[in-house]
Amino acid sequence: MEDYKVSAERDTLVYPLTDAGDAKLASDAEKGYLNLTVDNGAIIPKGTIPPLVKPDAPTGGGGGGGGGSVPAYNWKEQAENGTGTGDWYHGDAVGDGNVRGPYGNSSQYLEFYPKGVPITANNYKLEMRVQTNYDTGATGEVGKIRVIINSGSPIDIENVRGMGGKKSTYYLENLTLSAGDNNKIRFEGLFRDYAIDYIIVSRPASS
Ligand SMILES: [Ca+2]
Repeated sequence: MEDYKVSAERDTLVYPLTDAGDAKLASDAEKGYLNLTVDNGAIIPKGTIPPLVKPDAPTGGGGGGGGGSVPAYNWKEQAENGTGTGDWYHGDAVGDGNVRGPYGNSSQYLEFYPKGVPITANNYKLEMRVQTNYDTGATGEVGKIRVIINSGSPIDIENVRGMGGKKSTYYLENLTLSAGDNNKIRFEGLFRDYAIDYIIVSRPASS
């Protein structure tokens, strides 16, 4: 067992700045409920139990060859522009705030095809803004989001909380995408309904 330092974004509604909040944050981090950044820059994505041995520092963009720099990538798409099932929850409005759903079982899905992915690499980040009506309150009910990248193994985001219908943002990091327009990001329902507002796929510039 090796000690190492990690950091995480802290939602002070979930983890208040109290001893109890500190303890819950530490506990959830150990259980893999949070995106963690190791002090050497390595990322431990949500859904992964932090390993006993400190992860290696990232080696850079990966996948690229030769010289030249790869520009930052940032692709945002609204749910209404995805392909799949789901009705509108908010009438004819489009854009931020308007969500599409529900996604509560595997026959309910929404797919996105990011445009102009600049380079094949394993450090793409997926941000997704979702809404559920489930909460951890009196019922203890929480949702789950299933994400499938290029028909790979499903990545399940656990412990999705709606706080009574508020939208929340979740992240997946260190995703592998190929250069071009042929990647597929598929959302499926898994366990309790959720709806999608938008997604953002991004990657920092690299040399
Ligand atoms: Ca939207």
